[in-house]
Amino acid sequence: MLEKHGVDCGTLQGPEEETAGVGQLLSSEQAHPGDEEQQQASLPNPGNEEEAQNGEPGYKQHLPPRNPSNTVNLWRENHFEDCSEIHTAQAMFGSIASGVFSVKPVTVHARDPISVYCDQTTDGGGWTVIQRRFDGSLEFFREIGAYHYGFGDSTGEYWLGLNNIYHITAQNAYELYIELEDWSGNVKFARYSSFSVGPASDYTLIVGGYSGTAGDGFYLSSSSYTNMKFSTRWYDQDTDSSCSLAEKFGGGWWYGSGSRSNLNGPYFHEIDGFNINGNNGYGILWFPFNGNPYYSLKKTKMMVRPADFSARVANMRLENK
Ligand SMILES: [Ca+2]
Repeated sequence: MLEKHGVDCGTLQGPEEETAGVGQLLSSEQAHPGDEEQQQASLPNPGNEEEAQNGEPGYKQHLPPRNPSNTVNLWRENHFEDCSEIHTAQAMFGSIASGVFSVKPVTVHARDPISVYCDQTTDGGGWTVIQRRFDGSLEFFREIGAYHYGFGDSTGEYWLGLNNIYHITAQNAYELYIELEDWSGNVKFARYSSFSVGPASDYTLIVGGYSGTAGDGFYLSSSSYTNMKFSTRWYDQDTDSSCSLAEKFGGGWWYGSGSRSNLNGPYFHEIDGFNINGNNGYGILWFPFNGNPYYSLKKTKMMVRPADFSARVANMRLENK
């Protein structure tokens, strides 16, 4: 059962209602910018924490995938930076397929490969999935250690981990593709031509160049959302000084001074109703999807790909002619 979070703070505001600018961003007491290794070392072990709290192991990105049968072992000795490089290798072998693979960003040690799901079909493929939800089987109301390292399983619902996303998106210029589905089967997408996540301990969201059908849930036009930091329960980096929006909205996300998107929020089945505790924005929210702040979506998928992927594929086709 999902816990209700009746935190009385803030409301879901339209961008036009916002007054806070970048200069008014509040710094978090928990934020200690500095050496990343020190930050990693100081973070709790999500495996231990989650096992203790939920009887469920956390996501250990340094271990082999839990379902080796889904992994192509053929290229185990090679190091692919992300799913776009796996796509290139698959194209050479003439068999392009989505599935779970091991990747190793250039700044990650060879002993710590990351297990990811590769989407090789959406818009030409090459996508490294960083977040996926479709049945509510995985709890997303977790603390910063879990969000740092990641949780879930790349064969099912998961969050890849802020640290992994940071290492992946630091390699090249990346784009972000968010695919969303409501309970009526409507599928929409939001695409951002530039996307990266900064290192611990802020995990700053850098995003730009929206296009798509789902609307811009990051509200690029609003300065209040520029350079948003990531917040979780007990790790408040939002810009609402009155309370923790992560606690209020029940997830870990780049909350600004409110929530226009909350893709890591609590999962509700349609039968639950979506306004379970009266907090608009409490659920899997992408506000511009349908303009209803009480509506919780059915499926989400967030994935990244090098911005030059399409050009790379085109060049490869030319070379092979
Ligand atoms: Ca706050």
